[in-house]
Amino acid sequence: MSVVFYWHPMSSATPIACALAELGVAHDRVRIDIRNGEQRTPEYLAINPNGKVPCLVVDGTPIFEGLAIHLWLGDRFGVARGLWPAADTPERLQALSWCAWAYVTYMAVVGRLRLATSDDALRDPRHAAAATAEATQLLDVLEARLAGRQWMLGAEYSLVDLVVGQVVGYGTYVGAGVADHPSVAAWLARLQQRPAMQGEV
Ligand SMILES: N[C@@H](CCC(=O)N[C@@H](CS)C(=O)NCC(=O)O)C(=O)O
Repeated sequence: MSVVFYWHPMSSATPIACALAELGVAHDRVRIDIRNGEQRTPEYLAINPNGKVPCLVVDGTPIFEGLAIHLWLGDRFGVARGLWPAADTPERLQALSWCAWAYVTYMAVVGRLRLATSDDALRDPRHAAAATAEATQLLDVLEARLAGRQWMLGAEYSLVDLVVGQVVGYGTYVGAGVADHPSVAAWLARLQQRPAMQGEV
């Protein structure tokens, strides 16, 4: 199988780089310089019409959107490597739910917080306070999930930890801190120790 990874360092492509490393998926990399507009060339738009990274091309067919890529990687490589639950298990249902929770629900709040605390005209302390309150509520949900569990699915680390942890970790950079959520904070610290999380990606 041929896998080509279109990426830019320290971007939405970073969680995919970590997942590829964690799973040991052989692939080629093409760096798309999103600061110089390479994501909007006709050649790249033919691969990802959204003009964004990350994107994979698998045997000639593109797959874009980070969440979709993670779910495909889990299914295609993670099950065999013991890092993603098998189909038709209760854990698979939980894995899908928590990955969507992170990329859809939590990321939306983090995105609002980022805009409301930015330096431009969208800066708005009232929106920032509302987004912070929403993020806190969601972190309460995650805290309850992780209380008494080492990892998201139980005793064993899985790709779910990588996926949820990358989004929650990004949230901390835009102001959604986890200091008041001790189980989340301890889990994030454990996650940072994984070899795949090291290095500049
Ligand atoms: N929802 C998309 C977001 C991708 C995204 O926003 N990528 C940014 C980098 S962090 C990008 O390529 N930006 C280039 C641009 O918007 O021109 C995903 O998860 O794949």
